[in-house]
Parts: sequence; C-alpha cells; structure tokens
Amino acid sequence: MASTMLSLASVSPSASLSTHETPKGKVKLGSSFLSLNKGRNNLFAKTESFGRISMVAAVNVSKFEGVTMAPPDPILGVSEAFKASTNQSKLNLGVGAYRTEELQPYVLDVVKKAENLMIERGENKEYLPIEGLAAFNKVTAELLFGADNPVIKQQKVATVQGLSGTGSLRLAAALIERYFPGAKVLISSPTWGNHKNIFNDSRVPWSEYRYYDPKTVGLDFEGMISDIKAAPEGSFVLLHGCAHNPTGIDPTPDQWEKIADVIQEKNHIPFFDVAYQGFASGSLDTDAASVRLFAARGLELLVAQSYSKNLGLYAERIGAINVVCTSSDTATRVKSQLKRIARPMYSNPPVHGARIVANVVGDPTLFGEWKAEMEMMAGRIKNVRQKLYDNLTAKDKSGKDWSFILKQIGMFSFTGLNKAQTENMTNKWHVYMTKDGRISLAGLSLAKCEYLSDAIIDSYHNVS
Ligand code: KET
Repeated sequence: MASTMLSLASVSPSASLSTHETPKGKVKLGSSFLSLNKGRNNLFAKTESFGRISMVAAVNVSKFEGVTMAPPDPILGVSEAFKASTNQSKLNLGVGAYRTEELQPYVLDVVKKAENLMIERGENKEYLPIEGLAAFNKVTAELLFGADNPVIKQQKVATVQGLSGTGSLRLAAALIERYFPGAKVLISSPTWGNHKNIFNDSRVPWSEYRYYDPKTVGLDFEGMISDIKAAPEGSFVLLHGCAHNPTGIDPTPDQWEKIADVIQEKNHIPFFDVAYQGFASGSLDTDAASVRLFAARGLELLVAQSYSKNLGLYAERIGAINVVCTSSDTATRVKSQLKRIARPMYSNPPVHGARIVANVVGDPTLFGEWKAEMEMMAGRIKNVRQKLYDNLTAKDKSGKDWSFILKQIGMFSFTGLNKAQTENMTNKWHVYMTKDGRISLAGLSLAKCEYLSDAIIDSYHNVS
C-alpha cells in the first residue's frame, strides 16, 4: 500500500476527532473546507443595524448576487424538459426509471404488500439509529454477498444504510477523503455522470480508465487493464457491478478474473457501484457474481447498493454502503467511522424504504414474488431491446449493423449518437434522452419502437 495511505485497519472508533482535526495526524483537509468554517467568511455573520432608508437599499441588493445559474443536471434535467413539452409524441428515455408497457410508473406488488404489513403492524416513526435499520442492514449484505458467504459468517462487512445508491457512494467518498488522503479513485470512461460530482464534492481526486471502444461499440478491455495497471498503487477502482451505465457493456466472467488479478497485483481497492442487482440478467445471484468474485479472493472492498431500480423505490432513497474488511474488528471500527460521517450530514436515514426491503427480502414468500416481478421487468426491457433492433434492421436500408444493441445489458442502450444527433432526436422527434447518446429502454414500450427507430435512423444518417 502506498505510504501516504492509512489502511482500513487504522480506523479507530475511540478517537475523538472533529471533522477539522486530523486522524493520526495524517489527514490534510482541503483549504476551502477550512475557510468555509471561519466565522469571518460567513455572510450572515455581518449583521449591522441599518437606518430606515439604507435598510430598503440593503434588501434590494441580494446578498446572493454573486451566485450564478447552475446548468441543468444532464440526466434529471432531461425529465424536467420532458415535463415541460406539450408534444403528443414525446418520449422520456432520459432517466433510468422503469415504466409499464403503457409508459406509466410501476409500483411493485411486493412493495404494496410490504407496506400493508407495515400499516397492520402499526409501526412507529421514531428515529432510526445512525447506521439504519438493523433488519435492513442484515438482509442487504446477505442479498449482495450471499447469506453463506464467509465474509458474512465472519462478520467482516461493515454495512450502513445510506440515502440510496448516491448517498451510499457519498459516504464511501467521505471515508476515502478522511482515511486515504491523496488516494485516487479510478472511474470508467464513460461512467454515470454523478460519479464525478460525488468525488469532486468530497474532494477526492479521480481519473479515468478506458472502458468503451467506439470502434467496436464494445469494451476496450486492453485499455482498461493497462490504465488500472498504470495507476498509483493503492488506488480505488470504481467498478459497475453489473449493467454498466451508460454503455450497457459488462466484462465477461473471464475478464472479471483478469480485472481482479491486476487490482490485486497493484494493491488497489475495488469499489463497486451496484445499482442494478437483478435488473441486468433477471437474477440477483448472477448480477452479484462480480462482487462475490472479489470477496472470495479475500480482498478488502467497498460496495454501494441501491434499491431504486430493482424494487422501484426511487423516491424512498434506500440503499447501503458495505465495506468488506479483513477482520470483524476492523469492520466494527470502519462502521463506527461511517456513522460518524453520516451524523453531521443527515443524522440518520429514513425508515420507510428500509422496512419495505427488510420485509420483502426477509420473508420467503415475498422474496419469491419479488424475484418473479424482477424477471418480468427485466424481460420487458429485453423484449423492447429486441424489437428496437428488429425495427432498426428492417427500416435502415444503409446496411448498418445494429447488433451491438443486442449485446448490451440492463436498462440502457448506448446508441452511439453524438450530441448533435441527440439534439435532433429531441428537437425534431421529441425523444428526450441524455446528450451522451444513452437511451433508457425501461422508458420505451413495444408500441413506440417503430417511432423510435425512425427517429434514430433520421438522426444517424441526416445529422453529422
Ligand atoms: N449508480 C448508478 C450506476 C446509477 O445509474 C444510479 C442512478 C445510481 C448509482 C444512483 O441511484 P439512486 O437512486 O441514488 O440509488 N442512475 C439513474 C438516475 C440518476 O441519474 O439519478 C440514471 O442514470 O438515470
């Protein structure tokens, strides 16, 4: 491990540090962080008494005058633009959110059943502990690693409930910033847009490794391996557990082994983002195979989980951060520090989604029903994928090979359309999508595949 780093084993639960202090004297906090905490820089601290006239002037000149307009979010901003459109043919293929064949949001039957159970039991709304609902934390780690996994049996996993996938990634980023100062996170090129924001806001340096090859519309495996090899020893390597977003291209089982080899060789720390367990293949176990492969090698790793997609709990903000350590003692200390990071950020997590997950995963009947519903959702996406390919192939007379669409997996298809072409999709065809060329197949119906094919063919061939 690089000399600038602390290992997870050095995390101490008893150290009484404030966020301004340095654990073991080794952590340097960003200078902007420190200046934000000085009273003299606080706009609101400058209170003076105004006379009647100057008071009027003071309220007319905003203290926020210097705040510039932020750009719309590249993904969630697409939903806002879609809502604002009055066109009848409009289609929202931006955000990754499952829709029915009628293009309506879908609440899973098992979720409704779990919620009914909660009402029957008359559960209260008291605060959860900082680490979240114990029953949730137990089942979420078991779902990820498998209940019989030695890391579970030997209590080597620190699991803390997070504010869905994003909040869980954010907790992990804060842990990295505090305990691995200067360590870099390697992220795939391209990746889910919010990854960069999360690490930037956490003041964690990041760089990219090659992932997508536009020539083959496939994985640049050689590039990926050589970039991971070239990174400073002890870097964190962010990996999408399954259904890579935005490309829909996953490594094969053989390639995962080779990725694990180089990560192990370089003493890197794997950091998984698992936002689609069960949604890629339709099987919870198949989609967790990458994470389990790394855990089986005895590596320490981080895994952020989300239930937004697989249980359709988007707005409940339910997920978890899991840190696999080499001993239960280290896991206990890591967990204590994750709690310490969470407490001043949001104090403790919301209970509703955690109870839903605990009820569904913890009850054999509901668990079985969930798996069937997930297969149904994954199956609908696969059918739409096939139909889109069939339509493109039948309608496009240029001879272009569209088979890459069938090789992709999960909610998304990476169409290869460039920015100007995606703008044509939106402006001319009212197909709302992200500018990187990604479309969410979960927002598409069989009935709309033909319309979408016409839009793609026009944009592809008539816009450069
Ligand atoms: N990781 C990945 C790879 C991901 O695609 C998302 C969400 C998340 C984490 C976080 O989801 P959460 O709801 O915080 O659990 N992606 C979709 C929504 C979004 O951008 O927020 C998307 O790509 O459309």
